[in-house]
Amino acid sequence: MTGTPTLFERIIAREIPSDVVYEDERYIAIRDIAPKAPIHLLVIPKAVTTRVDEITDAAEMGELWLTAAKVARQHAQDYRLLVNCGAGSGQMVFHTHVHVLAGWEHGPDSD
Ligand code: D5M
Repeated sequence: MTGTPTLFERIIAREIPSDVVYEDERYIAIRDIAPKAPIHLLVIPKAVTTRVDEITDAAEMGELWLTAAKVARQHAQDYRLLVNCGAGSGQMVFHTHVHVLAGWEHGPDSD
């Protein structure tokens, strides 16, 4: 990897502290620093791509979503998985990640 490390690479390297809820060889999941739901996690592949549509390998894409679902189910029965793809969609950190949003008492529009 060349160039300036992304924020999430620095978190993976423990250069920046974060609340890690899951980690394996290929993924890390952390709590979002500015939660938009009672439970708000970020599932981040350690292999850097800028945005999710740069992942062209179906197995890699599948593994990302399987990992996101696995992490989500460790924290909630019902949840929302969301990916922002590009600045125009609201993406702010240009290192692919899946948001896990959960924990509402009466659904996502209730609180
Ligand atoms: O989402 C990027 C997300 O990353 C956004 O919800 C805030 C979160 N964020 C930013 N900095 C941190 C740190 N240091 N720890 C944890 N979470 C962080 P996007 O889809 O790019 O808009």
